[in-house]
Amino acid sequence: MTEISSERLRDRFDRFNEIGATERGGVNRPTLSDANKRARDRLVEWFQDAGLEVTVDEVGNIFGRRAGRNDDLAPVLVGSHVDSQYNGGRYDGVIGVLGGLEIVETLNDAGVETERPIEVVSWSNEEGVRFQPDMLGSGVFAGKFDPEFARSLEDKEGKRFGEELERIGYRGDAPCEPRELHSYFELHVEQGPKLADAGLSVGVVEGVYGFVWFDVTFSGSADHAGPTPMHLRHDALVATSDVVEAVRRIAGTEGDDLVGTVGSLDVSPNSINVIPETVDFTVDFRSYDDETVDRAADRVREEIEHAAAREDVEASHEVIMRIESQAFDDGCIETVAAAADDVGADYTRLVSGAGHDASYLNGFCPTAMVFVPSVGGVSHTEDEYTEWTDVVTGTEVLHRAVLEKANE
Ligand code: HGY
Ligand code: MN
Ligand code: MN
Ligand code: MN
Repeated sequence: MTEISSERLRDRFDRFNEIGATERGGVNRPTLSDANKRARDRLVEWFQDAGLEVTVDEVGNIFGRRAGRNDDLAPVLVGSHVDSQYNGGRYDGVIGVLGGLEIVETLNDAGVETERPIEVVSWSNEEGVRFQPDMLGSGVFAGKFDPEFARSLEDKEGKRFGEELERIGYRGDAPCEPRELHSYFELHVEQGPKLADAGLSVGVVEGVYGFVWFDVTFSGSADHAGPTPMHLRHDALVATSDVVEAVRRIAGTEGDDLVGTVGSLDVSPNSINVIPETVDFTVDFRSYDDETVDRAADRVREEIEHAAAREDVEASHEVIMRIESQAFDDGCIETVAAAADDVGADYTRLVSGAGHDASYLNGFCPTAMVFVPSVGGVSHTEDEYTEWTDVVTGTEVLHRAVLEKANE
């Protein structure tokens, strides 16, 4: 069997990550930004060079289709995302999309025809940093969100997803809706320490944590930091700090795999000598057990109300994202494990704490993922790093799994 080309993949990886490159070795390509547009343009060009039939749908998902011998059969879909965190890592999402492209190029070089079509996909707005919820493009595709809902989303500057999509030229004509797929595979960095700590090169991913995202706002009273006596204050940031502490406490007591994060926080008027009037912040809880996630959500709602009462400020909170934990398809998992055995990779089975587009695909077609190690378990930062030999091994595992299913 012709194996994937490390050199070609490395060349594409380096050239792709020139786009939005940061001085500290990361990338800054938030969804629908100019850098994201340039990344999309390069991807479409490479898809076309590889002879793929390119389709962009109404929320900006990009598909590249390679015909099968029996082209009416449901395709095998392989991919991930190319939007990044603000100052994020070079591997997150990118190795999954370029890995899918590399599979196509390898099959083209070898003149291999598959029974089924193969489609490579780059999903819109997986990260959800600018527009929440995350995994938006795959969520609309899976029928979880309405395309109009997606287009109506606003970022912190009040820019709308639909307008930004048009501005960068990626509001495609094709409808974004569920269609028959044979299976879906995604190669991704683990973004945690398990594989690196165990010295393994591949993870056979059996499922993904469920998670809930809250958007919370405390509204108190701005006032002068000097003459205002402490007992007369209604300080939105004091209420917020109670909840930040509570998130850490809840994560430590509700189930051993529960994690909780307050990642985004905006204070207004954010002035050194003004008592904070409003604070807008987010809460993220995750666990492989959905009841644990729901218990954590109930507890943090109580904590928000208690904090508001103590400080006598107004509280508003809404769930902006709730996705259930996902157990992937046994057949696809065993196909990945068999491919890892074929390649002679040292691997283990694990579940993902990070969310992935595969979570939504799993809702309507047999799905599985391949992980490669994150050095130091680090991700969502410019220091994200994976040994190139591991990227190549993971891509070859993906190649064999996809080929297996494309001839099923
Ligand atoms: O939130 C996540 O886990 C993913 O990076 N969107
Ligand atoms: Mn990702
Ligand atoms: Mn990510
Ligand atoms: Mn808000």
